[in-house]
Amino acid sequence: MLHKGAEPVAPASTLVDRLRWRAEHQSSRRALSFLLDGEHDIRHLTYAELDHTARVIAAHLQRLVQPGERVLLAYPPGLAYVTAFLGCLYAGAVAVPTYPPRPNRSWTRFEAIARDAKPRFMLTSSDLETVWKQGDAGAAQPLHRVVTEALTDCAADWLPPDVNQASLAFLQYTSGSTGTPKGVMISHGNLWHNLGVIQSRFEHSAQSVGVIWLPPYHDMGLIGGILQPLYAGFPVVLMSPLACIQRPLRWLQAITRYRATTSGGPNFAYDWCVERISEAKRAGLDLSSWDVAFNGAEPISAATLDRFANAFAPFGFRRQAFYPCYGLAESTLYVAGGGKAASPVIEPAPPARPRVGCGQPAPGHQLVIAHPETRTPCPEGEVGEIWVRGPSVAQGYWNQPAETETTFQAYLAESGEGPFLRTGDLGLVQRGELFVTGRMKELMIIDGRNLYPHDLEHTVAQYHSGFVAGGGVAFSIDGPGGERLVIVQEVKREYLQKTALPPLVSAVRQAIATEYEASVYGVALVKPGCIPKTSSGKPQRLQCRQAYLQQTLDPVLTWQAETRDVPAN
Ligand code: 1ZZ
Repeated sequence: MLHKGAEPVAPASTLVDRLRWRAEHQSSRRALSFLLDGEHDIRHLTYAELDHTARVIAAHLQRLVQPGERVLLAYPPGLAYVTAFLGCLYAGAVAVPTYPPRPNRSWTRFEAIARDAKPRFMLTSSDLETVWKQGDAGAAQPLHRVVTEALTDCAADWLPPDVNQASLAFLQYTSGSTGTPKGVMISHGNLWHNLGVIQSRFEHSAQSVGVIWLPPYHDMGLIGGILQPLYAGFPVVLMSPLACIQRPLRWLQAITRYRATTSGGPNFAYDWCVERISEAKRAGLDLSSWDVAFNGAEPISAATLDRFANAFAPFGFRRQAFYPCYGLAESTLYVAGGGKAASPVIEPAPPARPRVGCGQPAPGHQLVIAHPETRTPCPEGEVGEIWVRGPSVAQGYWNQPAETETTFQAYLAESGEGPFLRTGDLGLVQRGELFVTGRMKELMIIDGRNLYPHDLEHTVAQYHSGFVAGGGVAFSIDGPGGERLVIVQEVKREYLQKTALPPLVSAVRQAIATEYEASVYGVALVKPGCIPKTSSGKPQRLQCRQAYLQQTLDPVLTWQAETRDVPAN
């Protein structure tokens, strides 16, 4: 699996073995760095330090939990989070990363994950003390908190865990809505295979350098941004997503300063750089070291690639560095992408926008475009559901046998070939190149966040007493810069006066910004009873979306963002 030029490392078959090997043979090499302020204040960890802290945490855990038991992780982005994650793996426990609850924000998702994974212990940091004081983290079930900075050094007590490729490494909670999250079960083997695939496709070597601002709790930030550098043995400089969102210039400055070769994010991040880094501020950037600018996790826009390449070519950015790729947590992370040196493949698709190719399936994996109803393979060039099979496909959803069977055990109708993972994404393959064209599942991806319509509808309805409960619909449309969010909401009769309506538009936008850190592109307020519903009273999102686009909704007030809004934090 290793490509030419990769350093020779001892054969190992889990990340724990690999890190132990590095701690022994490359002890003083820099493993991870974290930019505390996103700019200059930096902390580093060598492989020896990383391994030592992981053993301290693991030795403590080994006294507390059984092998294979789930352990919740609640940390702000930073090195302590990474050592806690690795501590779980070193202990033979199953790590459960979460977005930590934040002061004065809803705990729904955190609590739902805790309820679903049923951990007895949570590893956390003293940084979150005020949060734990506010809420009752143990409300769902008894959950003991272990603050990892405070642990005494008992690294010598650590016992190598009895894990192999079949053992679970962690649960990735991404799919499913806030109220009913689904934990994708990632085994050590899944992780190992996917990390190998990424290394070979990105041609990572000890000479590579990463700069990563992606959320470390999500597959792309965790596996791509943190575990891939550790696996392949190259340094990475991390910063918090907030540091980048507040000032995208920090991202490109870090690439310049650390001579990064690998960096990237969802499509929207490239747009942000063009929109929010003025020409004056671009002076001094040098992006010439950047040779894998990966773009994945949401639909990729050819216009974004053009804009970014044009804006930053004078600062050393090379268009062929763009690396469009496709993946999902259910297949660990990476499913398809091109060769490192290949330029992005862009095909016209009138009247739709040009399509950007996501390369070829990962080595050792099979990709089929299947007709979602007949379950037969689609002919070349025809759109169908993307099905995947191979060693990166996860073990299923934690504790959800029915959902696991539907999603992870699909078989082709005539040949009986399988089991395949049904991705819920639509796409086509043309001359071996995968194009992702749409989605069957309800998921929306706004500002890089995976959002489910009914969560947003619920949040908005609760946010203001002027909204009709159950009378709102969230959907996405193809807007400037890609997928944009629209909310149509019924307003109670007593609020239907001119002066009462504008604050309601603000309430919708604020509800979404506060709870999801995503921006709203369009709001339409309508009278009670205007939202089309099914006979059982469920809002019909598709119909509502169509009425919105055809302007047949008859709203009492509409609002549309002039440009791309920056989500409030
Ligand atoms: P998640 C060193 N989607 O988003 C760094 N890609 O997982 C290596 N839609 O489960 C980085 N076009 O949250 C390698 N191209 O959401 C990164 O997102 C490889 O609807 C990309 O089902 C990994 C992305 C992982 C991720 C998955 C859903 C998918 C799909 C959508 C992802 C897409 C894309 C269109 C793309």
